[in-house]
Amino acid sequence: MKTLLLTDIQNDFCPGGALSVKEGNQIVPIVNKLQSHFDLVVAVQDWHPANHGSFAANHEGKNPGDIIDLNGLEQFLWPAHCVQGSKGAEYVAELNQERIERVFQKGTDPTIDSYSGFFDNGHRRATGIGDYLKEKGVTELYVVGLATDYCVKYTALDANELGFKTTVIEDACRGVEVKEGDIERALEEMRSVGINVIKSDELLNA
Ligand code: VGL
Ligand code: ZN
Repeated sequence: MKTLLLTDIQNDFCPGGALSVKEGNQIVPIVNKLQSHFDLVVAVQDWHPANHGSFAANHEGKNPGDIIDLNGLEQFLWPAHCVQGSKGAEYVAELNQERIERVFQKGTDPTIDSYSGFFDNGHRRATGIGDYLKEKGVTELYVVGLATDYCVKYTALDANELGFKTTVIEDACRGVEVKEGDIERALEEMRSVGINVIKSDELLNA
């Protein structure tokens, strides 16, 4: 069974948002077109409490881009984003949500960040999406969304490790690119463990 996983297609990751990803909104028409090519569509949502430890503002004297130790893990600090219940945390209005069977939220524990849709950054707690997909009989997982070099990457790496045949649709993703080249390095890291990286054409024109 072929499944499309929509990662964090939220206002805060689009131009004008709190953690804006360049051209983030441009993936939406592609993602909308892709959905009809899949048996199942599921989604992940970055969903932080206002006191989340990944927000620079919650650490005195710290700024976005600083790195701290958060509960034993190295944490890159972000501007406050995807706060539960805020407009920024909502899915982009243009995203077709009719086919989304279930939404899995992550980043809800203030003491640890969560880039992957499957586990927090310490692999301490699962969101439940892995078991859900296995129960549904999902074998092939296609990952799209924001951001290529964070959530998409860690979600794809975990999916691959859990045994799903994992594909990332490159043009249906955009990256933060904190450092120039981060997107390309993320794609390379994914390819190096056997994740397929394709363009949407390969599915839309098939
Ligand atoms: C993400 C940074 C912080 C992502 C989430 O979804 O890629 N990046 N929180
Ligand atoms: Zn976040």
